[in-house]
Amino acid sequence: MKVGIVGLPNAGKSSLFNALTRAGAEAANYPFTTVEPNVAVVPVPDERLDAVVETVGATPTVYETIEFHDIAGLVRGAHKGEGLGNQFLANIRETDALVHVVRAHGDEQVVHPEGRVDPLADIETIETELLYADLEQAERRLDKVAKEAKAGEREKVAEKEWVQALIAALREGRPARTVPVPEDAPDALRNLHPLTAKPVLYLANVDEDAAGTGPDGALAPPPEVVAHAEALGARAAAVSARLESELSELDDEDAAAMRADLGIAESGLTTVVREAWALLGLIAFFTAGEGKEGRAWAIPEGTAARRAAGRIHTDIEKGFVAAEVIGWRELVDLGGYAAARDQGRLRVEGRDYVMRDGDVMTVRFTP
Ligand SMILES: Nc1nc2c(ncn2[C@@H]2O[C@H](COP(=O)(O)OP(=O)(O)O)[C@@H](O)[C@H]2O)c(=O)[nH]1
Ligand SMILES: [Mg+2]
Repeated sequence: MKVGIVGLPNAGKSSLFNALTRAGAEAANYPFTTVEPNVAVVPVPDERLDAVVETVGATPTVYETIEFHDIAGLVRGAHKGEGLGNQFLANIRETDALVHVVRAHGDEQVVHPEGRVDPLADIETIETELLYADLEQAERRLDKVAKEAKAGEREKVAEKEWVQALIAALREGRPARTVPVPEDAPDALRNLHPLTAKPVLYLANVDEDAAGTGPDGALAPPPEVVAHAEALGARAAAVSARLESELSELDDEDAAAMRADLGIAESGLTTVVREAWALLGLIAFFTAGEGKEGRAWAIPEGTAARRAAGRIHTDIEKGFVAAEVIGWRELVDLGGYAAARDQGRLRVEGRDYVMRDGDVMTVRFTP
């Protein structure tokens, strides 16, 4: 799962990214922290997994992770080759979702590329670039798919019509996510990877002393950013990127004390990771055994048991026989597998069982 961090220069992307990188590097039992200089691999804390691990005596605990990519070079006119021009595109296309960092702090020491602080105008600048980039890509795709559709193959015709509708939408400033993919051409989206089809979280980078403006001492995004997100069915949150970057250099205790001083309840990084997870539309299932690792696995909602087993290992998917499944809460309440089995609560499910969020699964398979 890859999340791209985008935004104008000086919005606070790298400050946030650096904080995320340090958080990832500090997480225990984590085998691959630094993949590339602009990629931070960050564990997703999960209290349900913690409880399961404790109940069954599993060790170590391995959380699911999200890869954050710091994507630089997106400036006004990028689609015409300004900044890094179209280079940034390849980076964004590979991501599953976007965190759009928007400057909303008033620190005059930090230069704004356009000489004023206006979060909504900045959002529009970036989104215009993404729209143009998609438009260019879609026009190229149309040339190709129009030729392919000449033979009258149903899928190609449907894809061509979709690309035409997409182009019309983009020209009107509407993002690709508003143009439904036709049933007859299920691969249409994957063939194009439009940037404006990706789910987005607007992350307002606010002054750290804006604490308490949101619920429970959280930082709140400016109302116009919230309204923009709501209009698009997107999410919005707030963080102080500089504060997070500074806090990530302290040990946990000092960081918590400083947060308490500022009246900020939750770590901004926790907010970002949780929101990113929600953005990806994923659920988690767990595997855990006494003396073995306890682990969370992310799957799309609606995934069947055999498919889910494939996340653990392709051999386990191939040799899948059945799965023993129980909800995490029930397992914890019963005190472990033995009691669950005795009381007939450990269900045996077949390959087509649709996984639920928080299921604990043990797969029986033939190697
Ligand atoms: N006052 C203040 N300055 C910030 C904040 N976040 C970032 N900055 C500063 O803004 C400048 C640009 O930040 P950076 O993360 O490099 O932005 P990027 O270009 O989007 O990667 C740096 O000098 C940061 O220290 C913030 O929340 N408050
Ligand atoms: Mg940067």
